[in-house]
Amino acid sequence: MTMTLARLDLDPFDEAFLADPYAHHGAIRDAGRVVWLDSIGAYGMAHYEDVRRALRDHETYCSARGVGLADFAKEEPFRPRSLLLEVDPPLHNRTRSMMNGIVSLKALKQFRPLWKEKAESLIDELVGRRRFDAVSDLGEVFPMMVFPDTIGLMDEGRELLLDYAAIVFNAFGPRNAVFEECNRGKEGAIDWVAQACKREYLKPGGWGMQVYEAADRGVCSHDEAERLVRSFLSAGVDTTVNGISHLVLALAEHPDEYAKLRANPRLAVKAFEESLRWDSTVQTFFRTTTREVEVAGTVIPEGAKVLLFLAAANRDPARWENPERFDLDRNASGHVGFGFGIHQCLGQMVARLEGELIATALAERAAAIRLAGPPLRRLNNTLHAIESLPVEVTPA
Ligand code: OVP
Repeated sequence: MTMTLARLDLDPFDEAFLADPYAHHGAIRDAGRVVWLDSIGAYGMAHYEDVRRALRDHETYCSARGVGLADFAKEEPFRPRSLLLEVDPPLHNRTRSMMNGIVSLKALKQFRPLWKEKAESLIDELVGRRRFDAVSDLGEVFPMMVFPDTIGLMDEGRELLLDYAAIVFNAFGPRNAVFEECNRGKEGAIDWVAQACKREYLKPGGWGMQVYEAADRGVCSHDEAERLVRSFLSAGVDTTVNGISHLVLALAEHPDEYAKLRANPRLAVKAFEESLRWDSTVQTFFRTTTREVEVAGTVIPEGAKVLLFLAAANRDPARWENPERFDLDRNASGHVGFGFGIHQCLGQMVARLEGELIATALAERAAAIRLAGPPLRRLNNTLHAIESLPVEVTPA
């Protein structure tokens, strides 16, 4: 049985959509299991089961033709392809297992005491102020206190990491005004990252140098090592910056849930996980079909771009009860905020540790937290990002 394919007019990269994607997800899900997005010339899926199935089936839905709108089989990539994100097996197996050896539970265990101290002193200071901006004073600050040192990055120019990540995540979408404006005058960030990834600029002992040491052992080439260090810098900052900002937004907008966290700070891990389901930093990624595939009666041809709405899947009412509610009693595991399948987030343990430490430190120090003004969005073609989030806290 073949069904007529739902054609949707909405542009998932226009400014109204990017400013409030959750207002539009229902229309995509209701239109069908698979939709054709005329605005970008791609298919889309926004149901939890379909998104998961596509992510799991990396043979049909490949990454090597890019996980953005651009098809690398037809266009030059925006930058040399990522050896993790934009490759398929067997190359992916090799780079991923090598990186898994560096981003390990053992490594993170060793960082925990220092990161905990840093989270606590930062939150001490912010709670003392009573009013602060959860983005510029917290979300953008804490990852920068821990992550660049973990990589062993050179000190000068680190602030350019945020500009760079915004460019990279915008580049997965179309060349719209959001992309162009973000890039304007930012060549410096791209040049800085290119330099910071080189061996001679990395400090000994960090994850960056460990990638080169793996290359010394013959696991990959030294050119590949440089590109793998770039993956750390691309994916490790803006994601956790916005993850922490959304965690605070979730807690500020749901005082009952914050009270639960206060009563039991061990809920910090759950709070961060649920905040990622509730508002997923990485909203979408594309895949490209390697063959004709049928989904719920719709035939998708070979070589089609398919936009997977991760954030919509995370609020699919067929999977989640009261999906709009940030709820600490919910089991959020199974959310696809970190993706799913062979490409599932390499840095998820880093993100979880950062989120847990901030949630714990807040719960121990602030009796209440509330918005002190409207949150301001920062538009990005891939990330749900916040520019500013004024909050007020009552010291415990
Ligand atoms: C969210 C990601 C995002 C951007 C860049 C890369 C990975 C990379 O591997 O360079 S995963």
